[in-house]
Amino acid sequence: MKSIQTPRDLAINGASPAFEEPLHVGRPNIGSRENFLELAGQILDQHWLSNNGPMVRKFEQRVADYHDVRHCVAMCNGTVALEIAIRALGLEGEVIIPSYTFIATAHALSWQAITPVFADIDITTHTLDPAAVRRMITPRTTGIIGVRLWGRSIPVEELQSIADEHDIPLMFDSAHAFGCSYKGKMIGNFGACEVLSFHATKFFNTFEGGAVLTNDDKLAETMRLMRNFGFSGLDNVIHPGTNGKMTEIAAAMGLVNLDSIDEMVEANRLNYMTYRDELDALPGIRLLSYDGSERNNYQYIVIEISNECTASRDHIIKGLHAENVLARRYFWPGCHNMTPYKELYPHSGLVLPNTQQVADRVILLPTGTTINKDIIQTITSAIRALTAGAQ
Ligand code: T4K
Repeated sequence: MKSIQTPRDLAINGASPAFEEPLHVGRPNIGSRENFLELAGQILDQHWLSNNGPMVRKFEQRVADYHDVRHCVAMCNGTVALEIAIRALGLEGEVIIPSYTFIATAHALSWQAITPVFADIDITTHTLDPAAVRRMITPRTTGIIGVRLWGRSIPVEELQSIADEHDIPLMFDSAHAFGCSYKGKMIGNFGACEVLSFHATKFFNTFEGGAVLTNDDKLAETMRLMRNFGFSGLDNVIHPGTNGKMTEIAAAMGLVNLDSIDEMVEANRLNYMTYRDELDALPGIRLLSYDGSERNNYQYIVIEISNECTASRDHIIKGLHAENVLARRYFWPGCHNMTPYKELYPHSGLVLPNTQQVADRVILLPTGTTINKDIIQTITSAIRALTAGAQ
């Protein structure tokens, strides 16, 4: 790794890149290879590869126990888990979500001919602003989906009372929040249900995968049937279902990764602390903090570049990419500016000022078990040099 002291040392100014191989924001964390191969062998021996097999059932129990919740319904990915939860709750018409989220939150609705209605976020937490949600309610609103962006807190009580006032369900897209708590209680225990993603780039992965956590027995049962085409018994279909089943090999990966979950969180926490120390004194750069009184997974290193910074957000991104640091602008430009939704609401930006501002300011930096202190010090020295130099 080269040493970056001044703007002259930057790849964007002609020097060689700091890293030979690209550094990703979310390289998969992988637990014991030996244990995984052992479980893979068991799956082959048992000749049971999918459809509620023994690995999936064990995995569901462990994830439910981990979150202290009654049910974990495992699925093939987080998007299908969202779709099934939305369908099982009977949502239709319009559903309120933030625009500042991964596009899957909106797609899971529009894929089922439900209109996503975008409400603005709180500028500091990056999650739904209850006052904005209130403003977007119409007679066609049938539900609210809060997104626990970056695994951070969301105003659960205020959102729940809006939902209760209008007699509509509240659910959460908790794709980022595996292993996090809110006011001391594990996520999965709030609203009607909460949806997880176990995609390869999430700090806890099952290759691809997702799940819905809920304490509602009936809802859990409906979702279990829906993920298997709606079959109840061999020849009897009682719901419009889909194929949302998790495979045994995905569940095996999940079981192995669960064994290493504490080390994965600790690696993320140490990375977060190093970033915090290194970026502390840089004007115009704010590292989003984690609330130390809650359980966190520390999986996202999110910085916001304000106008006080001498370099623009996109200049920093360009400079980091030149160093082979593939920092990301998640979730720019906001769902409302993506083609399918832009056409639906050409003027929605007018009611989403905080979304626009945050989406224009955020950068995500690499973390996870493949990132260490030396790497972070090189990344942050590049950011320091980039902000000391050009626009
Ligand atoms: N709700 C929210 C709030 C979400 O953030 C997501 C997913 C969902 C719902 C839906 O859950 P899933 O249906 O995905 O389970 C990603 C992921 O595709 C997506 O899962 C995730 N959120 C979103 C935040 O990010 P990209 O474009 O960053 O991922 P991808 O696959 O291009 O990978 C990023 C980089 O990581 C690559 O450039 C290379 C590296 N990588 C990737 C993979 C897949 C690896 O090193 N190894 C790998 O195996 O979208």
